[in-house]
Amino acid sequence: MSVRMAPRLPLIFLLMIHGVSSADWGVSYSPLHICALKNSSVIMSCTYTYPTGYKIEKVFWTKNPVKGKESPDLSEDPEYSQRLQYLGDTQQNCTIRLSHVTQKDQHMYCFRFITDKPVKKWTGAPGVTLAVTDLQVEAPERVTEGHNVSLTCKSSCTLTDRATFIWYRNSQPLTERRDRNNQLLLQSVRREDAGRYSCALHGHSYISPAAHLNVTYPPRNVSVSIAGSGVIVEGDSVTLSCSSDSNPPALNFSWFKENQSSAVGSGQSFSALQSGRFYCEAHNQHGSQRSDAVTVTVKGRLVILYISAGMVCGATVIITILLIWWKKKRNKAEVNHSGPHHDRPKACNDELNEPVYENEMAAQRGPDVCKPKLNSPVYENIPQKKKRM
Ligand SMILES: *[C@@H]1O[C@H](CO)[C@@H](O)[C@H](O)[C@H]1NC(C)=O
Ligand SMILES: *[C@@H]1O[C@H](CO)[C@@H](O)[C@H](O)[C@H]1NC(C)=O
Ligand SMILES: *[C@@H]1O[C@H](CO)[C@@H](O)[C@H](O)[C@H]1NC(C)=O
Ligand SMILES: *[C@@H]1O[C@H](CO)[C@@H](O)[C@H](O)[C@H]1NC(C)=O
Ligand SMILES: *[C@@H]1O[C@H](CO)[C@@H](O)[C@H](O)[C@H]1NC(C)=O
Ligand SMILES: *[C@@H]1O[C@H](CO)[C@@H](O)[C@H](O)[C@H]1NC(C)=O
Ligand SMILES: CC(=O)N[C@H]1CO[C@H](CO)[C@@H](O)[C@@H]1O
Repeated sequence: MSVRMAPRLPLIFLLMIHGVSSADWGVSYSPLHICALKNSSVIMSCTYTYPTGYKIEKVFWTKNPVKGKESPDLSEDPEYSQRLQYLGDTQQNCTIRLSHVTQKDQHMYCFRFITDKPVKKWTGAPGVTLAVTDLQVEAPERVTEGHNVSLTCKSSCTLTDRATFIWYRNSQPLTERRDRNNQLLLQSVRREDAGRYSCALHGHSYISPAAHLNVTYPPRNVSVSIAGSGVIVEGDSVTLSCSSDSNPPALNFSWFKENQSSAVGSGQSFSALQSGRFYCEAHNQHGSQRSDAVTVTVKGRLVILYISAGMVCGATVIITILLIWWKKKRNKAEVNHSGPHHDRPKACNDELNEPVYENEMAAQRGPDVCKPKLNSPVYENIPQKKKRM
């Protein structure tokens, strides 16, 4: 190895000597390629040399120089004049700063200098190639709760300025430091992780457009609402509706009667016709969840009819009893006041054991027994009664 290397050393030495000696006119840039973030400031570092004895007349920067064509001074270009700042000097430093760069600034920039005595023009070409990038968040459109997801802050070129990335969710900076280079790793995603994500570079004003992260999850806290009390009359129905929280929204609902394996219905609402405990199950592509059961009670119409009929009968009986009691009372009063009546129908009385009391009963039981005989004597009796009263 050493034997083979040895003869090369003088050659390298000679080349270096040659380089120095021919570098009397020259411009060097570092770096040659710059990838800058939109709206940032770019520093193009530059040094230049020229043989001793020359006096610098003018130094300036130009873009995309064309051989044989006069290169314009960028500081006189209205597109640049406000944004360009010469940081160098008139000896060897030709550094400049270009601020608020945009994609329109993507060109090759070269330093040019003019000497007098004798007049010489020199352009340092090739110059600095400037690329300007924005940032884009690359994220899956949706992620299922509990999964891991990684978001990437993308630039179109590798940024020269290796600043750290910062992330925002719904415009709020994320305090959790879960970033790795230009990636944000979200482990075991929660529903709260859904939102608009954007990224930026620390110390830079530019913020990327936001990307929406959609977190999907199976139905939750599923519940059934019931129209009214849940007590209905046979033949009627009651509507039950199922509601759930899920993403994407549940569109598939199944209805079950408790302790019955097969579904009794489908759809977001269900008409219950029978007594029982009903629950719903909401589905989306990520899973399903069942609700608590609600009770539906059906009261038969016949039962209600019986109750109504019973009430009518009861009322009839009571009224009848009251009537009898009232009549009895009235007759009793009559007997007490008028004493025994000899004019009273003998035929009827004779047939009965106890004349007056039983007379009423007889009248109740079978008016046909006494009626024909009552005709004249009773009517005669009434005026008497009235006179007395
Ligand atoms: C050139 O000037 C800039 C700004 O003053 C300075 O930052 C840089 O170090 C200088 N470069 C050299 C090679 O002196
Ligand atoms: C998420 O990432 C963690 C850590 O890398 C790992 O332990 C876990 O298994 C991952 N979960 C899934 C669902 O991939
Ligand atoms: C560009 O940067 C300046 C500060 O350097 C800032 O005030 C301005 O809002 C930025 N513009 C955009 C579009 O980001
Ligand atoms: C999330 O994605 C689902 C489709 O998978 C869509 O139905 C739902 O509307 C989206 N949610 C949001 C908040 O964008
Ligand atoms: C609703 O979900 C059940 C159970 O997962 C499934 O069998 C049925 O096919 C689904 N119906 C529709 C219309 O998606
Ligand atoms: C359903 O079954 C459970 C036990 O398996 C029992 O406790 C409950 O009372 C039953 N419900 C109905 C409405 O039959
Ligand atoms: C069991 C459970 O978490 N139920 C919830 C379902 O959702 C409603 C409304 O959001 C809540 O009030 C319940 O507590």
